[in-house]
Amino acid sequence: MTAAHAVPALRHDWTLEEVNALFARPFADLIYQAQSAHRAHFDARDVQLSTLLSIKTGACPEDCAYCPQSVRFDTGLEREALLPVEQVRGAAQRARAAGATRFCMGAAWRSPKDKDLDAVIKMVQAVKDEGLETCVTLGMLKARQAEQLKSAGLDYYNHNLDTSPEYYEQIITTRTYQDRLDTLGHVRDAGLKVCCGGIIGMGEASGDRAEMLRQLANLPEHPQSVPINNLVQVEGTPLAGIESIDELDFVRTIAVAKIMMPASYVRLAAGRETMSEATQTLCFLAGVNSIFYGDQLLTTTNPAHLKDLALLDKLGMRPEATPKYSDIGPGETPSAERAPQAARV
Ligand code: SAM
Ligand code: DTB
Ligand code: SF4
Repeated sequence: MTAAHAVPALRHDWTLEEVNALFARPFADLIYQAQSAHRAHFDARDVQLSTLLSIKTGACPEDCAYCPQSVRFDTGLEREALLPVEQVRGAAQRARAAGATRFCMGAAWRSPKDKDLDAVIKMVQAVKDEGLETCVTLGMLKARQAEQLKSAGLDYYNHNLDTSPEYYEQIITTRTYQDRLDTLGHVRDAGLKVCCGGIIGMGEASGDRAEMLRQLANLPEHPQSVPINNLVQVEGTPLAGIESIDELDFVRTIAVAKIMMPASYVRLAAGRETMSEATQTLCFLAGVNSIFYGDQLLTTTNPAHLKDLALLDKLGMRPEATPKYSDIGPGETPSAERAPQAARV
């Protein structure tokens, strides 16, 4: 490879001015830069498919203003106890049969109790047995808990920064930004892969989006997965009725994330159901290479999975067959060619 084609080193020293300058670039230049950065690290046809399952729903003591699962807001959500492991295994089998390669389990906890963690570990092992990468999101973790999850074979831990440190206090008062950074440190130190991103469309300023991305990219390692959620507005939460973000500003955020963290999966996460196929396509051009795949997110709905497969097909894209960063051998890798089932994922 000549010097002219050398892949630039990953950076962890972004200034806010530099990030704001990226946001201010002409749209076509920004997309071109993001797609070029993406192609230096990934096959641009591939899209990683992650299926979500809520393993413990509702009655969460935290006050995250976006979240339908907080006990403090009346969203009409029925609370559910921790699911039995065999129910989780069944959902993982359906996800795999439909072509997902990663299975993400979410619990509405501030932090897991030790007996909860034992139950989650059994779920992780069951999902791994089905040949899927595993991800869990359980709230704040202690160092020892992160190590236990790593020993159990967990691949990814999801814990989002959600927004900039400055805007954070408008959104959550029951735990601090530093609490989040501490959990991310424990997860990283345990050798787990990190899934960490945020939410756009919560009334934040463009500078808050830039600062959130700066925080993510300046972590000691780039999170291997960066989910960018477009706020799903749920009646009863404090953020219901807020003005939605301009879709092109959302695409810009994706492009800047990819330029700053080019070797990471950037996931177009929650909020696709109200997004046109044209905007989703712009997100792919801006370097998105992961989506939540399955008819359900945690407590809200997602586009039908067959509709997603049809969109990928229309764009000449395809479900990623071999996950990057994975320790699943090629022989065990779920096949993208497996016929997707019509059943609900
Ligand atoms: N309770 C754990 C925690 O908060 O760390 C794990 C589950 S929580 C639902 C995981 C993430 O989902 C949140 O950090 C937030 O980024 C995202 N999320 C929750 N509600 C959302 C909504 N209405 N729209 C978009 N993203 C949302
Ligand atoms: C993430 O960044 N988004 C997911 C996942 N990580 C756990 C959650 C989205 C939740 C959307 C609202 C709901 O369905 O409850
Ligand atoms: Fe609880 Fe997580 Fe929802 Fe916050 S985002 S209220 S911690 S489930």
